[in-house]
Amino acid sequence: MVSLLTWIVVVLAIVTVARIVRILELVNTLGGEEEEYITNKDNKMNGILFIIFMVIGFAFMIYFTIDAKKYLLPVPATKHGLLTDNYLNMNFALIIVVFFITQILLFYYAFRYRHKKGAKAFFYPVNHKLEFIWTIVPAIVLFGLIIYGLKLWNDITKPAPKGSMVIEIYGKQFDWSARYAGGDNILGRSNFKLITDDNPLGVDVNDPHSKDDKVALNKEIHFPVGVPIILKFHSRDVIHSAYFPHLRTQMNCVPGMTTEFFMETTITTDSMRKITNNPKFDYVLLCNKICGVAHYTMHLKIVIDTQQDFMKWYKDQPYALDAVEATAASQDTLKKVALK
Ligand SMILES: [Cu+2]
Repeated sequence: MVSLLTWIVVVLAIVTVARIVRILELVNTLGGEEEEYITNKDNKMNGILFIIFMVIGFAFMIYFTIDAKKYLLPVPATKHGLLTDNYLNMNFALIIVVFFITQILLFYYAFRYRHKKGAKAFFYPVNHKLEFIWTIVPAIVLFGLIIYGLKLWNDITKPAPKGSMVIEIYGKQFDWSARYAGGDNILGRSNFKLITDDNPLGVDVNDPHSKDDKVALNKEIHFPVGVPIILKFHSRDVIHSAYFPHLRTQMNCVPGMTTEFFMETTITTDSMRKITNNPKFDYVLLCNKICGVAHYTMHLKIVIDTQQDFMKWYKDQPYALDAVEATAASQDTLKKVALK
């Protein structure tokens, strides 16, 4: 409400000033002075104002750009993250250079070629050579950027090296779980029809590969540092998007299919705390797809450990089938009790 009132006052003030200026002009005309709206002096003033506007604009732009740095993510904690960040920075550098050149030319020309009495515009309808240059140069630059970007994307998404650690990231409304493929490094089959309270990931009990799978159900997920990891993404209900901002990794979790992404982490949580000078720093996994009313609650702490610390943590995690078998056993007991 206050801001609306402020705007109304500003608009009214502008209208008032415009009316006063008009009245002064009419008074001058009535007083016999020749009505001359725009003099050479006015044009020069406008030209100078253009330059001042440019300088102030640049100053604000530089100030806010530097000021906004505090909102940016820290250095990427994955190998591919470094590549994508470098590519992004390259694009920014190019855009900033072009921005300064074009804006300086724009404002300088507005100043330099302001109207002067008696000056005649130079008729210059076409210059093929010039048009050719300003078409071909950006085309080559963009072509180079796109080719390099495609090559980068191919490198990042190429098949993971053999023996990469397999981890399933499982999203549902509204939390995340992880399943580790265990000693055989193969995830047991899973099916949504097998989902129960005790088997929230629908792991197939009869698949021998399930036996050694371990789970982190709706609690922090750990990754070992410096180990190639294949993340396999699943969703139980709607499309979620698993987003690890600090790892520069994001992948949709789509019901009924497996999406995957290969990455290798490079910085442990402890090291990142030192780098960011923030003892409370934690990596996070967020949902980056509006997936329902509690979408905003889909965030989970991620810990990147040294390989020893990771093994220590991993040992304490439950097997995926522990809960399922415990329930099955208790149901057996119940049946036996009921039969007696
Ligand atoms: Cu979600």
